[in-house]
Amino acid sequence: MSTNMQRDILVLNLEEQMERSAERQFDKTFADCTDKEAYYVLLDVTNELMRVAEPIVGEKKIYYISMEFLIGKLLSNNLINLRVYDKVNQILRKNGKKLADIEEYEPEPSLGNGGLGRLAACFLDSIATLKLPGEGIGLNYHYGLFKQVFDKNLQNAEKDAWQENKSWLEKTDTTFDVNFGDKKVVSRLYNLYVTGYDSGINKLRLFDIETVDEKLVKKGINFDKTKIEKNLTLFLYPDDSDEAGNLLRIYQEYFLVSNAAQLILHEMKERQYDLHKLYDHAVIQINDTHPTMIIPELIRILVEEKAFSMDDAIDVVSKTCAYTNHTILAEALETWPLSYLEKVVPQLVPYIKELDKRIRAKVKNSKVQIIDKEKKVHMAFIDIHYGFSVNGVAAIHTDILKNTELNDFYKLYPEKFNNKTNGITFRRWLLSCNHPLADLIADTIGDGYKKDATRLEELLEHENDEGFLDRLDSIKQEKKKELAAYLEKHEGVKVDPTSIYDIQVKRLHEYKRQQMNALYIIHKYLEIKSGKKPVRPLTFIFGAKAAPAYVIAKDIIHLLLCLQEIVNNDPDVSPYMKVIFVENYNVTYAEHLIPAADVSEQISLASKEASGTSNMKFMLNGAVTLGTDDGANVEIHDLVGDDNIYIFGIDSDTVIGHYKKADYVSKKYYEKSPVIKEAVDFIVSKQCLKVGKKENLTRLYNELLNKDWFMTLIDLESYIEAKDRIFADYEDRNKWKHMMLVNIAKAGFFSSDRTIMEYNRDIWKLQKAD
Ligand code: 26Q
Repeated sequence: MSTNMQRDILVLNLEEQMERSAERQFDKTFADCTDKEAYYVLLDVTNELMRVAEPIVGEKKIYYISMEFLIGKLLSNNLINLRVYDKVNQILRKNGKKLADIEEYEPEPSLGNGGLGRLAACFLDSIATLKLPGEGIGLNYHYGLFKQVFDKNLQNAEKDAWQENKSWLEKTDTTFDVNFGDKKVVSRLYNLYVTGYDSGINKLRLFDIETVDEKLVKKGINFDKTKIEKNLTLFLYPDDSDEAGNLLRIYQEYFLVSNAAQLILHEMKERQYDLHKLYDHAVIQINDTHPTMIIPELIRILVEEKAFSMDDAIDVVSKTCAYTNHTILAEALETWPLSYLEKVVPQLVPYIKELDKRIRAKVKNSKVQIIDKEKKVHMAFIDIHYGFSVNGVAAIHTDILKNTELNDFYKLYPEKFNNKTNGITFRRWLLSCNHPLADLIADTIGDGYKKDATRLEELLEHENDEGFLDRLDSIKQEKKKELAAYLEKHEGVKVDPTSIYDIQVKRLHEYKRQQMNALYIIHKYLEIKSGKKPVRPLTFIFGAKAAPAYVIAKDIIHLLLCLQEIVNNDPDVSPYMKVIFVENYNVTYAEHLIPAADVSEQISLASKEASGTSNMKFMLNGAVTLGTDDGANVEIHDLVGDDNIYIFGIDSDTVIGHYKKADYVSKKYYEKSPVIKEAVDFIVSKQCLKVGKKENLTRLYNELLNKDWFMTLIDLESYIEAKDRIFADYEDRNKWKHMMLVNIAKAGFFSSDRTIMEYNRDIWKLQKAD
């Protein structure tokens, strides 16, 4: 029987399948199942549907290798993509159940940090949706990224035990030997089905080891970092502040690429492909420098096990590998001491030296050498010299790479550089998280936009349709009420759904400038205290995790939590404003927050945010951006025009100029402006010290005053001006509804389907299946 027929039969008999599964697992009827049991029933039948779905196959395949895949909960997403969402809801209703309640029992896989990991997940969705043969290759971290818990206004890190026996992961029989310099481990492959929207099935391959010892984790996220065979896949990014943490990171990276190389070569052998033509059958996209060792590893295997000459091996691998850069922050680019690599992966060292030697023979410029004078290995340089494509993730980012950061390389290989502006999957970030909005759009312009997002522009024909604009507005209102209920349940705070929801959610980093938002909140607080009340209450919402070793980032969280306590408990102020820092921000939380946002905070120091992707999710859900001309904000600005976005602050050329001349002095701005001075001084005021810790607050105060590497103070006044203006404009309801409409209508460009189409057109060159 064809897989399509099997699927159709399963769908026809879905209800029966569910009853059978309930009986088998719990010895109950489906109606008698608890919501938790109902989750396992749906998991079971959905997994079965995916097992019989058509796998996407072709002559050439994309392998997207990444240390992170921030996939989020999968139930709703899979039901939507498999086109059984409505049917399942019908059955649930009949049995007195709601999907939203059932979903609460699905644990969120904790396999990523932020933008880079979430991007990888959006890409898998679009690759499958476009029927391109492809898979993700990553690691199965038992405790993932840490779980964030607040105590005494401080962030604590705990293990996130997200894995359960019954899950989307399928254990396979595939195992590989992975050899390190001083030890050997055996890996095991787990598969997870990736559904495309109304298309076929690809896979995410996650590797693990069986000797992991969860008992190694003592208090919080502390564990013995030297016991590699017991700790290798315990956590994503263990604390990298010490040598043992850095070494563990290299063990993890090599574990990933060794497995990836073995898996890929195994598939080539199964399909009897000629390895001299590897690039005709495989393209490897290297997601930031973390999987860079795939290049020397593949070369090593081809030379040592497949009888390739060094020249041939380097040639074939270079034509197979492509690199994506996600940052221009010098401190985030990986450079590993050669001595670390000699300890962890001595087998790669001769190859890395050979790659370095060949560049030295060819190019005199010492700034492009792989191994520098201090014997540090620049991982990005391996990718650029020995890959065929280098891409940035937004237009401005790619320009900065070409003209500044990687200019020496651009001069060597102009043809390798290209831009691929990031995108997001509309299945998750609209269809799944905002049903009423998706339905309104479908009622207005039809279903076509679900497969061709640029058709959202057809909404512009309704810009004068009051009925439509009112419906848009009331959906936002409904989502704001839902979020208020969710926040009350999860954070124990009450927010006013008629207030303006101003939201900043992203990893905590100084360049993203959550501290600037904090200074605005202080400013507003003092204004209200002095009697100047806002026309409408304001709700400031934050979500962010700080790397456990990043001291100032944790201090910024501390300040915001202190402000939350001060503001929300001050009876003079709390009727007019609230501050909420949600605990343990993750994909699930984002799906509740983003549809309810009025104002999207995208306030990084210009030139520093490679792209940003929450900016796209907010816009798609009708929020208006308050931001700097940075990352993809620049492209949002171009698309919606000056009238539908609030841009402030110095531009990227000015920022780069300050860095070059090293002439930025933050104290100058503090001394010149009473408004800035008052806000900064509040950090170490008696009132703040009463709820906070002196050490943390003083450190942050000094940082802002004496260093302020990301130029918060230079932009603070223009930020305050723009933010006051956006809040005032909210009161012009017609203007605001129109801005919502334009933002939604222009969001189509940011569909990851467009991004993936471009990757395929310019880099991967795969045939679409069918
Ligand atoms: C490196 C070495 C050792 C330990 C950790 C790391 C490390 C880990 C994660 C370095 C960087 C990351 C993550 C980077 C990231 O998420 N970048 C974001 O990528 C998004 C997708 O392209 C962009 O939208 C964001 O602008 C960018 O910040």
